[in-house]
Amino acid sequence: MSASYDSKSIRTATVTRKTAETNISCTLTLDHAPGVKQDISIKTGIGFLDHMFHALAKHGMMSLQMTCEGDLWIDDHHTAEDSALALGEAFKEALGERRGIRRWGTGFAPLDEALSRAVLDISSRPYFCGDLQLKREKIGDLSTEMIPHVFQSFAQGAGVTLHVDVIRGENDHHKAESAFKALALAIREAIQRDDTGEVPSTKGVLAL
Ligand SMILES: [Mn+2]
Repeated sequence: MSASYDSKSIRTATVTRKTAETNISCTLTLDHAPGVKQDISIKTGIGFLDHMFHALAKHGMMSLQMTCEGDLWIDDHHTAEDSALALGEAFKEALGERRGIRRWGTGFAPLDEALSRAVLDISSRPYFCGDLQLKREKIGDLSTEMIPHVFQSFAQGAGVTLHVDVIRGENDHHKAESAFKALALAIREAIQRDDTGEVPSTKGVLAL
C-alpha cells in the first residue's frame, strides 16, 4: 500500500482546456464530505448536452462545474467532443493512482420504454464501443452522431474501456438519457473504494 494512500480523501480535479475551437473549464468531484451536497452547473451552449452531463453527474453522485465556449457557429462537433475529453481528463486526474477502487462497474438504466446498459473498466485502455440505436438527426441542438462520439471522447480522456448499448427503446431522447444514466451507475460502482489501497491489476499499475 502506498504511504500516501488515503481512503477518505476527496477525489477532485480541475481541467482547463483551450484551443482555437473551444475554451473549457471543468471541475469534477467524485466524493463529498458528510453533509456536503452535490453541486452541478453545466453550460456548454448545447442544451441537450448539458442535460446529459447533468444526468451523468447527478446519478454518478458527482459534483461537476463545467463551462465551454465553443465554435457553435460552425456546428456542435468541437464543443461536444472537447467538453467530453475535458470531463474524461478530469475523471482521470481525480482518480489519481487508481488505488483501492473496484475498477469495474456495470449499470442498467431504464427510462420508460428505453433500456441501456453500460459496462466500465477503469483500465487505462481507452476504448469505446456500443450501439445506441439513435434514429433522429438531432436531439435539441445536439447531433445524435455526437452522442457515441461523446462516449468515445470521455473514454479517451479518462483512459477507460467503455461499452454502452441501448438494449431497446423508441424515443431517441429516452434512449440517450438512459444511456448516460447507465454510465452514471457504472461509474458509481467502478470508483467505489474497497479500502485495500491496492491497485486492482495483475500488472500492479493502472494509471499509465
Ligand atoms: Mn471529432
